[in-house]
Amino acid sequence: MKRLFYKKIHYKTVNINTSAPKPAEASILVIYTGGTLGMVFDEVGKHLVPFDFEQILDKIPELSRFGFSLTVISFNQLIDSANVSPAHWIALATLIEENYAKYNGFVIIHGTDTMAYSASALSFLLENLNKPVILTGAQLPIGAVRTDARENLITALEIAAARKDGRPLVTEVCIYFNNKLLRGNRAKKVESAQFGAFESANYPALAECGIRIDYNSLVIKPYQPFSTLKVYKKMDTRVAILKLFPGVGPEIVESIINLPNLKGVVIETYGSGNAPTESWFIESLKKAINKGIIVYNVSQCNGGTVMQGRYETSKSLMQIGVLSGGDITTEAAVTKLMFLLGNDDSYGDVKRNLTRAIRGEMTV
Ligand code: ASN
Repeated sequence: MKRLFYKKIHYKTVNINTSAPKPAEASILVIYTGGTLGMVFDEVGKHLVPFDFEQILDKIPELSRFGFSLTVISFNQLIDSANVSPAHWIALATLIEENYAKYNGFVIIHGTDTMAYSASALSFLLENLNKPVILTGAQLPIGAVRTDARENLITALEIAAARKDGRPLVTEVCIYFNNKLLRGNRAKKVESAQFGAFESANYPALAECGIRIDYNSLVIKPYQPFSTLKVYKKMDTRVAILKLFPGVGPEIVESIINLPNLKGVVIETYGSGNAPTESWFIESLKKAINKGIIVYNVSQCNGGTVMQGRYETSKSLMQIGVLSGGDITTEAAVTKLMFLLGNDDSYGDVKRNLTRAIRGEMTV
């Protein structure tokens, strides 16, 4: 298995003319990675192709009425988010680091398919974040008449610019979609046809948007005046996800845990963290744990939490040293594992950090 991989990402910068006074009320950096939001029909009107961000004002003329300044960094190679890799997460984190002091907030335009993975990964890579990083996208392309792109992008920009007494209202990596602002590492894509693509079953929305944007400040990470952003640039991809299903056999479990150099596996269990009690299954996991492979228990349910030991069917997992992921999502679990394996100094630290919240990703 490959450990870390880097890929050079090439960008270009586009300045958007808004009616912002000089100096502007707020300055926002938009990072355009691709996804459905930025698609338009080609000349023949048949195929969806990514559009050039320089034409954004033709598509959303309302942007020019904003009172803040907008700069766009566009990936040269725009991608469907199915092609997102850890190299893109590191590139995004680095772009935020390089531009952190210059902008009040950041909006990342990203495909919806893997947006929850990217938001989770960024939440881990950006420690002590004190400014908004808002990922958004759309179910229908900006070129479609009934598109949700316009509303999603405009509100994401407003949220990225929102401040009170000179301080940002949001200090986290979030997903804004269909009138809801969600903590990024709590969100999941749950819908591919309706506009409400994301849900956060185990954590309340950070803001609800109707005619006003109502921020729920009680659940937003508080602003920390004396902290300094620390950006990490490593993700260890020697991980796997093992999803249980009735009938899963030793050949599947063994083929995963015997992958050469495997460091950690997220096991997607049933309900509150339950798994078969058959001895071959428990013995396989025990063998993996004894070899130093981390086994992290996450539920297949969207809502609720893993409670190892509540049922007979999870007692042995606890006894052999499977770690409980509590109410973490699979997206946050797998990116957290990559992050901790890439950056923590010891196996003990990785294990300790997996069972506590490091960026508000789980309830403990
Ligand atoms: N396949 C698209 C993507 O994730 C889906 C979308 O953005 N709605 O890039």
